[in-house]
Amino acid sequence: MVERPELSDWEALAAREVKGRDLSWRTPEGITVKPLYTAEDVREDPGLPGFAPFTRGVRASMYAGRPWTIRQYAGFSTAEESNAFYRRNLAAGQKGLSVAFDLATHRGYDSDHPRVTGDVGKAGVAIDTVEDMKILFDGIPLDALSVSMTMNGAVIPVLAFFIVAAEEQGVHRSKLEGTIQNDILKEFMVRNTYIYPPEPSMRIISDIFAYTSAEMPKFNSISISGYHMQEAGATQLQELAFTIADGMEYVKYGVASGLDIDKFAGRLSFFFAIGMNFFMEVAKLRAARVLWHRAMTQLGAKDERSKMLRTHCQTSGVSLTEQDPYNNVIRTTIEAMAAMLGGTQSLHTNALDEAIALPTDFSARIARNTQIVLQEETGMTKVVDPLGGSYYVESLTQSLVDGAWALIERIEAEGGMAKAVASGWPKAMIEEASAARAAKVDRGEDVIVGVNTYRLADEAPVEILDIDNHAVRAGQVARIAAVKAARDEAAAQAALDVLRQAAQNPPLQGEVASRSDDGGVSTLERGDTPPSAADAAATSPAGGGMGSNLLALAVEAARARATLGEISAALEDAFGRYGTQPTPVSGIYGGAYGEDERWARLLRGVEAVERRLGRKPRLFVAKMGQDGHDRGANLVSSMFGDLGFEVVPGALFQTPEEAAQVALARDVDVVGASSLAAGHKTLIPELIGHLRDAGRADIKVIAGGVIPAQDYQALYDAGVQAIFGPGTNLVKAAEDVLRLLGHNMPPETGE
Ligand code: MLC
Ligand code: 5AD
Repeated sequence: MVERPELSDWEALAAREVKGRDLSWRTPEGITVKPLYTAEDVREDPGLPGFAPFTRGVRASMYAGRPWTIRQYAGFSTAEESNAFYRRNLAAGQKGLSVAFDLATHRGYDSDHPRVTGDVGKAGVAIDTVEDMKILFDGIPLDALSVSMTMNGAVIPVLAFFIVAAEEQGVHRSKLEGTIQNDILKEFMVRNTYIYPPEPSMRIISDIFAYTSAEMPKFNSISISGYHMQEAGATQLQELAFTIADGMEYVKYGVASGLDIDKFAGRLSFFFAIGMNFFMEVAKLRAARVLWHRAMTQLGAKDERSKMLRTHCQTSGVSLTEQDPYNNVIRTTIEAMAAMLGGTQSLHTNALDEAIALPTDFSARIARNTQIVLQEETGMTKVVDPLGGSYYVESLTQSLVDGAWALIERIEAEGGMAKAVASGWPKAMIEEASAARAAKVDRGEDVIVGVNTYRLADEAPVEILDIDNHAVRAGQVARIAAVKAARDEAAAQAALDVLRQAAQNPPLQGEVASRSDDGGVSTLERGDTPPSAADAAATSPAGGGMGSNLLALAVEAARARATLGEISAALEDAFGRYGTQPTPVSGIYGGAYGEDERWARLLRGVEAVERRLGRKPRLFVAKMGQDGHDRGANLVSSMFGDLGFEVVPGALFQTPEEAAQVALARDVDVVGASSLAAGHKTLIPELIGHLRDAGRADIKVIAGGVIPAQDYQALYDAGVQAIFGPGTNLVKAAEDVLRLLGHNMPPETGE
């Protein structure tokens, strides 16, 4: 026996125990994790919480002083129903609000617009006018709790409605606490609820910085989000680097528009996903704080509060499964613990029915109580950064800082994140990571309990929330008509004209800054409320300053009862509407299978179909409605491409009629409709109707995505030939598609 064992003694002992097997683990981030960490692995002292660079937390007392905010993201159907849901949740222990808007609202369409028949009230609440916003917060004191609003595309009307609704509730905007997501770069990369092209979208953000820094000192002007990158398949390192780089880009735009960095940077906030790689997630939040401090120092911030990364977190949606959904409670608990041990300021815990539908009261209760139990039963909040000093966590934090900084330097050298996003490489990098991960899960190399191991023979369906979008839409259409009938039409149109003109004429550089320097901030610091420069300028737009600020002008339009669709259209007249064509990655999914026999059988199957047709089989991957979730669609496109199909990757946001036209024009064999935002029951039957009307009932329609088992029969009755829910093994799906194309695929598949 050794007296005082050395590291080499441990190595020898461990090697004997496992007979020389390599115990190191190469993570998707490319970090080699060893089976043991010691003091030798820790390069830097992490310092103390509350002090720069905030590795151990932004507050000295952290949760011992005040626990993180329990902030559950929610919204569905009408403003009335969502308001009632919020009130029930607040009564049951939720601390802050977080509004989920429906996709019509996100994309700047009123509920009566023909493009949004499948989307109204489905994935969030429908908001068309100030009147809806007032109902949403009825009986909820907006000066007493903070409200986050996840809005990026239609950010101008939504924030304007919020300001006016509060005002009419008796709460001046200077008292409003909360956050607006307002993060457009990640929309172009992964989330896809943009409306306008990148350049005017960045102007909108600078205008919001200018307005809120002058007028709303307690309001966080942006939530720079990595969450959706991880959901789209990014590794934690990619999520970290791209998010910090996005933040740097916004700061540069704000400064270029003439704002003083320390006047707005203190109200920038962040948002990360927390997945199942527990220690990596803890380290990611710690690394994010170090990176932001470094980046902001480099960008010239002087105030330490400008360099302090405050963040919201949400447990990972993509880590949850439709199969054996009670496992999701376990996963969410583990993820919530990682978020708290990483030092988040605010947290959403997902509901167990995540992979199938929006939360019910039952599933929302369990999700919320996950946080309450952590805060109130475990004693875990009593100690600040309890993992600080863990050799492993400190070492991982450093690895992530180093790896992310290298990626950030590459982005900066190429001219910043807006350029990188425009060139498309970050999105492609994320899609490659996504395809690699999918192949690992489908091959069983990455375990998902209840999906690729220990799968239940029989799944009992869980009760889910179903929303009648036709009824919600009818109600909204009536309310829009009532608001329009009651308003002063000339005043509404005049306010919209002023907004349109301001959008057409970009402000001269420095104009915004000279305003906020002399006006709003100092007024508010003295605790005064109006008259403010924003109001004065908005009513006399020629008066300079905030005169061309799009948010200030939209507040006027909102007061005049212009609708969300009208305000968005006024901006669209000046900016145009943006669209992109998907470009699936190739070779990653197929490459992971190599010589695998099951894959080889599929390739032979595709060749047989090709010989019979005299051309490659054609698959059109359709995305209908305002649902921009394209991870699944991109994955399917890239996998079928690897198999030798001719894939037509559909543009986002098509109507069923437009999708049918593409299917006909490209003479495809199969249409795969990908739906993750609950529009499937409306949109897919419509698509089939159009194909039938054109005499092409022979084109096979299959459906995939977030489709509850309860809806399967209705879709089959409408003519859908196969349905692939979350967790579908893509190889198995491809076998089914080949069978649909008449290939005699032997059933023996190992599944
Ligand atoms: C906090 N405070 C303390 C303290 N801890 N004071 C003394 N001692 C302590 N220990 C103070 C803070 O300084 C602050 O005041 C106040 O308490 C509130 O604390 P906070 O830590 O700032 O929390 P919060 O208000 O909840 O703000 C968190 C945030 C914010 C900064 C991250 O941006 C936020 O709430 N974001 C939520 C974003 C969100 O929900 N997004 C949903 C996305 S869903 P002061 O005065 O300093 O402010 C989505 C899905 C999809 O995107 O795709 O649709
Ligand atoms: N209500 C509650 N949670 C929602 N999410 C999205 N929309 C809603 C909603 N209306 C959550 C899901 C999803 C993530 C983006 O946000 O967890 O994965």
